[in-house]
Amino acid sequence: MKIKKYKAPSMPEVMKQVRKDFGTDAVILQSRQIKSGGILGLFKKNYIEVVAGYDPEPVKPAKKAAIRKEAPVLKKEMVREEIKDAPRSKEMEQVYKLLEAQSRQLQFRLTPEEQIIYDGLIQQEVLPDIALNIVKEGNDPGTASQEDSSTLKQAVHEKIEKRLEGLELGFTYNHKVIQFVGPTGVGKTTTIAKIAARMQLAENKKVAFITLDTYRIAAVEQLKTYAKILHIPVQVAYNKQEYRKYIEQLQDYDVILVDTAGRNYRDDAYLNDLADWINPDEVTNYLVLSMTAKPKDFLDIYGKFDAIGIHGLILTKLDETEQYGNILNAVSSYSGIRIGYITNGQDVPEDMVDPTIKQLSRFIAGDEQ
Ligand SMILES: Nc1nc2c(ncn2[C@@H]2O[C@H](COP(=O)(O)OP(=O)(O)O)[C@@H](O)[C@H]2O)c(=O)[nH]1
Ligand SMILES: [Mg+2]
Repeated sequence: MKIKKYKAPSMPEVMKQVRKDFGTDAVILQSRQIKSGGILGLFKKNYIEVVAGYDPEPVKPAKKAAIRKEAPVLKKEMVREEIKDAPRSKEMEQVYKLLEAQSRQLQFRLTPEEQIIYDGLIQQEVLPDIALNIVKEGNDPGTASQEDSSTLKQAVHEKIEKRLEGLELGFTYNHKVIQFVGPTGVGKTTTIAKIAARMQLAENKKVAFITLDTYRIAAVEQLKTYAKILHIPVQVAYNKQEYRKYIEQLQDYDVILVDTAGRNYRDDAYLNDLADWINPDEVTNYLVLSMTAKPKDFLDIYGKFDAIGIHGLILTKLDETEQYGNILNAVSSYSGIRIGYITNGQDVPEDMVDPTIKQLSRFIAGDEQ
């Protein structure tokens, strides 16, 4: 084999030289980007260095290798896709599910019915350990027949509802000042407007706004726009002193809804600031979390914010996902969780609902009736 080193400012230029010397049978043995020239380490120029080889009598590749290259590589996911796409009758669907379940039940010693529930929970992005726990607690799901899956459905609901028993529901608060905290873009400002409208219209409350989200001009303007439409006073606090001052000034109002900056929740300084600006005895904190968050992030965020004392959760963007496992993951991982509201759209004020256990169970079980 003949070997030669080339250097040029770009790959196409190197390849041009290589082809000129060795033709199209050349083999690239090594290529790297290097810096050369320059003055005192500045203005260096990037170069591509290529070591190319050419074998005038190459060993012919074995036929087998050629065949392997042509044959499609079958991946697990592709098989699953194939099966998923193939048209199947309802009965076949049931049989298929039972068969698939049977093939895996040995792993956890689950009955086929339990396996179906387990798989459903996993599809909902319930974390595996939690799903297994839920399946194993409560009554045995019994034996599901191919024609009638109602007992299985009932068992699913029973198990989910049992797990949700520990959940507190409803937008309660113990203080005049209610802070809405959470990551950027989850819907804090939009939800505050929805809640304010509801408090004014349905509960006849006197509502005021304070925003601590002064990082972006647009964020302040967004809250001001809602404030204008709803005829609600709004104050912008740039520091702790101003925040305290505005809280004092707004004492005549029934509630002061406080919008906060959605900074990186992993930044401890941010959480320390939040904790430092107001005494925990003076404030009810609602953590706003998007249902579209990945299960692990969802739990991590809750864990981080819990340090400042979270009274309840507002779950947003229910309309943007079909996986509701985050609810079960949260209830299973932290005790005393409250869900204040669930929001399901961008429209203010209508896209917000009061959660109920039955409704949450229906969401999670993917059963809309
Ligand atoms: N689909 C959907 N979008 C929402 C929901 N709540 C808020 N949004 C949208 O999410 C985006 C960010 O909302 P915003 O209130 O500014 O989030 P913030 O950064 O947490 O204050 C906006 O486009 C909202 O209209 C919801 O429940 N569903
Ligand atoms: Mg905002």
